[in-house]
Amino acid sequence: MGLFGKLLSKIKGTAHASAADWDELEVALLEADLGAKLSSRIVEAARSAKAENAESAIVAALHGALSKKSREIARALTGPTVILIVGVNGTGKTTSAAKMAAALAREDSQVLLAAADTFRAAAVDQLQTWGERLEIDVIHGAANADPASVAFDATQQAVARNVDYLVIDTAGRLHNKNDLMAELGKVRRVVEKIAPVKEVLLVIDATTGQNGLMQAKIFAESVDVTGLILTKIDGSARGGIALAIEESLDIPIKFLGTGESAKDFAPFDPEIYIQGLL
Ligand SMILES: Nc1nc2c(ncn2[C@@H]2O[C@H](COP(=O)(O)OP(=O)(O)OP(=O)(O)O)[C@@H](O)[C@H]2O)c(=O)[nH]1
Ligand SMILES: [Mg+2]
Repeated sequence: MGLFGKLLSKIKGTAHASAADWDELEVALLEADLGAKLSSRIVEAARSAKAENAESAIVAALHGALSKKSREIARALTGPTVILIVGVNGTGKTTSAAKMAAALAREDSQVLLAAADTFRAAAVDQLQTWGERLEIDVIHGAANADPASVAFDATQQAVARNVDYLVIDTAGRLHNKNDLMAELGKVRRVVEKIAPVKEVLLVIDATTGQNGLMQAKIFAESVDVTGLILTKIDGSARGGIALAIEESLDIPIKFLGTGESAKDFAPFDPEIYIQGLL
């Protein structure tokens, strides 16, 4: 049963839910990482409705928290659509870049990957391994190359090869390190000398809870984040961070990572997500 299931059946069965029932709902919402503000708003909405309307009041409050922005990938009118993958260390950027490239290739698009995480040789190897497995070319630079130069080369290649998409993996960076955040701006500017960056997708690990909201806030201040990829929601009941981020920052979640293999990646569907919570 989802987050609200037990409580809703209780509320519907009685004329009045007790104070303890409402507390129980609020704790469940907090535990699911919806955050204090949104949790109390949802409880208020449900409390002020009649028992038989509690469910629809909760659904309306959840819908109200979701971003109204498009969840589709924005496409370049001509030339390659460039997608930049960013986020803090270990959130699942490289895996998500590969999964996204695989999903696009499955739709018969021509895709190129770029390994602009040049901090560690292992990062390039990791993406190359994915590329071999998926039969998607990976552009990389020399060891310790400037990530912006790798991104630039890859964009030139993407144009020359006339591919539909270029997905650029970047190094993990702490959102509180200003120089590293500025580097992302440079990567973007350099790429845009050749082709527009249509999407900057911030990868958030769902298991990091409320810290994910802080990461999203600071990344959004440094680069124009156009969407989120929420990873590791498999085996985590804490996907509520999705709503908390959408509610506070109005950045739409575009994809979910649901496991470690290429197919464990799906567009974010708000209806299914809300049904899942219920
Ligand atoms: N269960 C699960 N594991 C995931 C998911 N996405 C990524 N992982 C795992 O998380 C770990 C880190 O993934 P990476 O893709 O290397 O993360 P990263 O953000 O590129 O890491 P850095 O480049 O070191 O910052 C790996 O073991 C992945 O297999 C997911 O959706 N679900
Ligand atoms: Mg990586």
